[in-house]
Amino acid sequence: MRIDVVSIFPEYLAALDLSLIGKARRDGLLDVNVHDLREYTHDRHRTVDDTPYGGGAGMVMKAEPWSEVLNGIRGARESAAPDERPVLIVPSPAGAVFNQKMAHDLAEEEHLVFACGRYEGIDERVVEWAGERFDVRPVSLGDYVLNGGEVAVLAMVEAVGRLIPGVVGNPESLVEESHSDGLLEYPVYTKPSEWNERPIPEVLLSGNHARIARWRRDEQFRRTAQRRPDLIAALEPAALDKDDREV
Ligand code: 6GU
Repeated sequence: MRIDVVSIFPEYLAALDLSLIGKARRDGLLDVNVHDLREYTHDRHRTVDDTPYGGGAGMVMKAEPWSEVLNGIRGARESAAPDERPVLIVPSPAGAVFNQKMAHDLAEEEHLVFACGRYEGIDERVVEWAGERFDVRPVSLGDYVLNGGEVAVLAMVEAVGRLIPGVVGNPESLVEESHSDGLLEYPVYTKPSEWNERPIPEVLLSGNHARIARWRRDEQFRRTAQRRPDLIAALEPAALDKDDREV
């Protein structure tokens, strides 16, 4: 997968050299390219923002540097058929909320481009114009406000990147994790079996795999009902087995 990230703080994206995502890059599974938006300005002050029409607080990112950088990104052609266009993700608290399903969908794409806005956002005409060259998707991490898209991009690239075949060493670890089945993950324990006078749940020492699986599934329901009742309400009846019960 190819990933391009445009930002006025390219140093933020240095974290993509680390850990699993860094290794995936070195292994050739991920081709990540970070672009400094200021290199696409032509004035002495390398201006990327200006005051908003209509007034109001803050600054708005100017259209010109954005169109220059986006025009130079491979595959961004007006002639491209809609399903051959790169996906342009615009991180914004005004976007659709990112989730594991979206991460899976994006992991199927060949080319993702992230446009990190700062200040009050990017001139809306850029987003309209980009719609003729990219499959544009405004995406939010949740209902709170960050100063810019960079931290959101780190989260999204990690969530998407780990779903690309070969990035996570043991693909089984992707099956039993929070949100893979619409529920939160069950609690986990490791040695010693008793720590600070706290034993682990005895079922985990029983060697009875069916009992352990049932206990884990029940714990998933209990935890999800307590912490995320919205996820219980959204469960597909078909996803439940006959022993699943309301907790
Ligand atoms: Cl994706 N961007 C910004 N700037 N703020 C956010 C966000 C994204 N998601 C939640 N808050």
